[in-house]
Amino acid sequence: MRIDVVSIFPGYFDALELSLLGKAKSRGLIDLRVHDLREAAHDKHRTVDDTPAGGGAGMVMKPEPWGEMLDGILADEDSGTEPLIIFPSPAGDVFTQRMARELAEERHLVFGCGRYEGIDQRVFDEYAERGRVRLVSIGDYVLNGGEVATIAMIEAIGRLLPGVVGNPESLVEESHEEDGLLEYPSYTKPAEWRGREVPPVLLSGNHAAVERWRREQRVERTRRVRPELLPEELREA
Ligand code: JFH
Repeated sequence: MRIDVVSIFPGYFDALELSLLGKAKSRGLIDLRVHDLREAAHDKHRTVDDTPAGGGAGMVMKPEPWGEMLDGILADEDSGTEPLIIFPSPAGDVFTQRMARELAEERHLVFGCGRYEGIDQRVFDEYAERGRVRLVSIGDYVLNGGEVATIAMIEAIGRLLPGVVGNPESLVEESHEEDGLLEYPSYTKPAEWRGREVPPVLLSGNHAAVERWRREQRVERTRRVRPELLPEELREA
């Protein structure tokens, strides 16, 4: 998968070199290219922002640097398939595991990371008219820009790419765990730590009993923490 990222803070994406995603990159599974938006700003101060039309607080990102940068990336398109441009935004569709799975099927993703109060609306309109654009929110809280949201999405998408996760079983397990329940609690050795014991059923060697216990834990935890996720048949008064 090819991933282009446009940002005025390209250094944020150094974090993706670490561990899992770095390995995927060095093995050629992910071709990640990070672009500094300021390189498409040509005045002396490399200005990317201006005051909001109509007045109000804060600044808005100017359209021209975005146009030059995105045109350059789209012109460089070599995969033969049209890229999907994603703009992280508090006003976007909410990013979910389902969306991560869909996006993991794409050949080429472009992430446009806004700052300040966001990007001039005409940038979205221009690229939506020329191709595929999505505004995506990673949750109902306000970040200072799109960078952290983009890192979260790339990490969630990247681990779904064939060959990226070291242990393929963990993903197989996840996919049939897609019943919407929260996960069960995990334990490892030692069997007792600071007077706290690993639940004896997990040491019993009774695989069916372990599976039953984990299922109960998932249902109970979901009922307690996220009752709205409980499937109809598990809901009770
Ligand atoms: C982002 C920011 C919007 C709200 C005009 C009136 C109200 C600050 C670019 C994604 C999620 C983000 C996110 C993504 C991109 C940007 C800061 C945006 C407003 C705007 C204030 C700039 C935030 N899930 N949370 N946050 N910002 N203002």
